[in-house]
Amino acid sequence: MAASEGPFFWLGNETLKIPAGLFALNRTRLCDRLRANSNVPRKSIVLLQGGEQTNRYCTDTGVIFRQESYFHWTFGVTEADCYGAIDVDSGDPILFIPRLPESYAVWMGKIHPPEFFKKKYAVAEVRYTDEIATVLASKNPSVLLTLRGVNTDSGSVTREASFEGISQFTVNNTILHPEIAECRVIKTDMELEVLRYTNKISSEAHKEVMKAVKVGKKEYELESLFQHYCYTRGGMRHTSYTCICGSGNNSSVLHYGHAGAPNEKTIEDGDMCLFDMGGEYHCYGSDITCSFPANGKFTPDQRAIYEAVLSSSRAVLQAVKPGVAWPDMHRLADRVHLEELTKIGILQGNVDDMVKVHLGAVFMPHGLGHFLGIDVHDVGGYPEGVERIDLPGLRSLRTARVLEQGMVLTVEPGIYFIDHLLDQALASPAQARFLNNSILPRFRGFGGVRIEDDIVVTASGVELLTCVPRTVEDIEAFMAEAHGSTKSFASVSSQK
Ligand SMILES: [Mn+2]
Repeated sequence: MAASEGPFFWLGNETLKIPAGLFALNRTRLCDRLRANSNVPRKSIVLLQGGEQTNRYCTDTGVIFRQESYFHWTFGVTEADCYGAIDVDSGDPILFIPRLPESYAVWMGKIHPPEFFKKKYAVAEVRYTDEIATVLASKNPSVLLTLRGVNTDSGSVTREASFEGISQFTVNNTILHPEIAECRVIKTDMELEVLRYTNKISSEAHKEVMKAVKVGKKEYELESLFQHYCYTRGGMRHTSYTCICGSGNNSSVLHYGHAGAPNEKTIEDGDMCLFDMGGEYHCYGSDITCSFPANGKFTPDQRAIYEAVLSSSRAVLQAVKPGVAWPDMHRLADRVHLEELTKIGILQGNVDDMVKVHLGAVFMPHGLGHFLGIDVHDVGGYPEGVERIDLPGLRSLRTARVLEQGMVLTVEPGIYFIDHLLDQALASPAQARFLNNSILPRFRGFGGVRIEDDIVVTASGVELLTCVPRTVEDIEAFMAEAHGSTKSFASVSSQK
């Protein structure tokens, strides 16, 4: 059956139709890999446990469910409390759904029979979760392959499938994780279609935000607008991560927007805004950052820092292709930053010497970018044999891999003026000698600039997924047009 003929996930209107065939292909790719692995015996069965519906602390208030990422990649199932199995030899899937109590029909709606889910997900066999032991026993598997492994970004361990009666089976929990993570690293054409969509909607949402920004607004008003646009136009109930809407000095707080600093500042005239937000559709994410002046006009200093970051971003986009090592792209961005900061006058001296003392990490303490997919920091960054580079800046990279066609990454260079890091550098004789103390103090409190685009590594280079105004001229023109005036928005609002 062609992917386009089967059922699909769709939220109507202009939202994207995602064929169930996307997940069938993922399963096929996984089984192909497993059959090629000499440690996987014949008659193996993969068993995954889906995400569980949870409540807010001790209350009976349900938390909006979001499927567990590995389970989603494999089955594309939106319901909670399911399991899924795949016969590795044949590739045949079995979906296990919870047997719901009669009260469900009163409070939650119609209880659908297995037949319903067979059609919804194009899976030939659907059984109840209380039947897992008997159904699997009837298949007489040599081994159950369950998922246990460390997420190299969070350090957390996956939740391994378990069910009553599992002790009667031979279980291997180490083979599956590296194999399925590796499948997730390379995106299929159908997955790329989804990521193009999430990027298109999220890019449009960022543009809506740029149109709406005004001195005097709260940061959270723009967070709200982004979410509203993504959901109402794109069917995106979730964002891929907590929105970061920093203005002024908050734009140098890398993970601003958290509970202790929930995008609550009033945007002021002269602020730079750094808005890092991405919508998620059917669990596929996006991760985009736009930096621009709140009043629509760059000051000379804002333009200088912005263009320094833009040149590192474009240098990386030019250089990316299969065979390139990602840490080298980080080093490239660092070098461009150091050259540009020297032109601006914030730094002085020889750039090669600055590189030797890791001066780039003072201004860009995070990694250049990361894999993107069902998780915003997608899996597979450090498989066995790829070591984290324990040096400033580079140690924050979420992957140190050599790039391959079909990988999807963010390219997100930034320059930030973080007092803590500047003070540390000034206290280090090796670094302090490059800092120009007649100019640097002017940039204290500047905040930061990040330019973050999502890309696909193609056969010969990159496909840019993100589409927002990027040059100083384009941003100023876009914001001026949106606000119906070429004057700065501060003067527009003060005229009222
Ligand atoms: Mn990112």
